[in-house]
Amino acid sequence: MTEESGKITVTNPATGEIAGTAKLCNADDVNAAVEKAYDAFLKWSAVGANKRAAILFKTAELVRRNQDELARLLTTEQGKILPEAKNEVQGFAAVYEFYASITGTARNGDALPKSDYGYAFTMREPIGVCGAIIPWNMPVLIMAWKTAPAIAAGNSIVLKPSAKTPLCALAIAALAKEAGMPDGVLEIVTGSGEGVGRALAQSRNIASLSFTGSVATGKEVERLSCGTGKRLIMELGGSDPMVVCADADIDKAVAGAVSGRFYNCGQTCTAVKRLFVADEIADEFTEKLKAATAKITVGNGILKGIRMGPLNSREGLAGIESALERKGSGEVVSGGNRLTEGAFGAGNFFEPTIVLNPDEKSPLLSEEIFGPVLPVVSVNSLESAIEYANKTPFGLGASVWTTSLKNSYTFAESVDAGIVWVNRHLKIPPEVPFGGEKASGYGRENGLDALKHYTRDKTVIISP
Ligand code: TXE
Repeated sequence: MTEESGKITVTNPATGEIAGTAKLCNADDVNAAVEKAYDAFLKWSAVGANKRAAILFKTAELVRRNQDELARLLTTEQGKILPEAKNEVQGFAAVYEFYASITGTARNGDALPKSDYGYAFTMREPIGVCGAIIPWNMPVLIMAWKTAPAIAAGNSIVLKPSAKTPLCALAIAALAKEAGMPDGVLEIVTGSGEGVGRALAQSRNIASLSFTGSVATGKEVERLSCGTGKRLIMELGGSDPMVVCADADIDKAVAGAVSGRFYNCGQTCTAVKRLFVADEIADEFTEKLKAATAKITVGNGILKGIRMGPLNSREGLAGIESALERKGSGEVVSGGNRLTEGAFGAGNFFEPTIVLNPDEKSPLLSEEIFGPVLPVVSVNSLESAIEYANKTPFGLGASVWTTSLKNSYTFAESVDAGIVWVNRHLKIPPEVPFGGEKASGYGRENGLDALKHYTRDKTVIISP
C-alpha cells in the first residue's frame, strides 16, 4: 500500500501487483462526510422500521448475489484464501440479515410499574452520526458489525477502512446505495490513520466511535476522543489461549488448533495465539498437530487448493521473524521460514509454524502475534493452564477442549476473556455479544448489546 498524489494504491499481498486505488481523503473530507451524514440522519431516523429493515435485507441480498466478485476483491486486496473470503462476505450478509430481522425492536424501551408519581416508560432513540475505524484483517465482517446495528437503529455512520484494504468497503457501500440506502447514511472515507482516523476521533459531531485495531492506536484514539463527548467501543485484539485437557477428543482439538491459528494466515483478533496442552497427551497431540500443519498448502489464495495465503504486509512478515528470533522463543518443530523461492518472492509468504515451550516472557507468549506461528506449551493441570492463560494483558477470547462439564465450567469462570468457547474456537455468530476485557478493550458488538450502544434511553413520566 502506498499513499501519494491524492490516492492510495493497494498492493496485492500475494503478488506485489496493484490491486486497486482509492482516494486519499483528509480531515476536510471527514468533516464534509459527517455533515452529509447528519443531514441523512435527520431523515433516516424518521423512516419507519419496516422500510429500514427492507433496505438492510436488500443490501444483504445484493452482497450475496455479488459474493463471488466481492470475495475475489477481498482476496486480492487482503490476501486471505478465496473460500475464507467468500465465508467473510457471507458473514457480512448474515449480520445485515440479523439486524434487519430485529429492526422492529431496535428502539423498544421498558414500561415501568405504576408508582405514586404515575406511570413511566422509556423510549429508545438513535444517537446521531456514528463513526467507525476498522482494520485490514477482516475488513468486510468488521464493517458489518459496526454499520448494521447503527443503521438498523436509525443512525447514519461514517466508516474509515484501513488504507491497506479500502476496496471491498467501497464496493459494498455502492451495493447498499443500489439497495435503496439513502445518500449519507453509510459514508466511506478512505485514507490514513493520521489524515482520516484522527479527524473522526477528534470530531465533536459524532455521537459514537467504534474502533478495532491495535492497542497502541486504540489508546491514541481514546486520547484524541477525550472531551468530545462521544461514546466508544474499543476492540483492541488479543492473545487468545486454547487449553487442551487430558480428556479432550485429540483429533477434534488438533483440527481446531489448525483452523484456529492458521485461518486468515493467523491474522485474526480471536485466533488461537497460545496453546496449552495437558502433559499426559502432549506428545500425541503435538505429533498430530505437526502432521496436520505439514499438509497446509501455502500460496496465492486466489488459486484452487491453497489452504493459507500470504500475510497482509511486509511489516507483518518482519514482525513474525523478529518475534521468532528473540531469545527464549522455543524450539521450532515445524515451519519457521519466510518463503522466497520463485513466485513466493513477490508476496508476503511465511510457513505455518509450530514452536514448542517458549519462555513465558517471549513475545510469542506475552504479545499479540499476528501471523501463522503457534506456540505450544505443556502443562500439568487445568489450574496451571488457566494461570498461564491469564498472564497476558489481553482478555478477548479463550477456548477449552474437554469432555468434562466441570472443566468447561471451571475454565469459563476463571479465564480472563470476553468470549469463551468449549470445543471450538473463532466462530462469532451475529446474535452473540462480542468484545474484550483488560487491554483487549471494552464495549460489545453484535447481538442486542450493539443496538443498546447505538440508541439512548429517554424516560417519560406521565402523571395521572
Ligand atoms: O493497526 P492500527 P495496523 C495489530 C496487529 C498488527 C498491528 C498493526 O498486531 O500487526 O496491530 O496493524 C487506523 N487515529 N492489529 O497498523 O494502526 C488505521 O488507519 C485514528 C490487531 O493496521 O491499529 C486503521 O484503519 N485512527 C487488530 C485502524 O486504525 C488511526 C487488527 C487500525 O490500525 C490512527 C489490526 C490514528 N492516529 C491490527 N492510526 C486485531 N487484533 O483485530 C491508525 N489508525
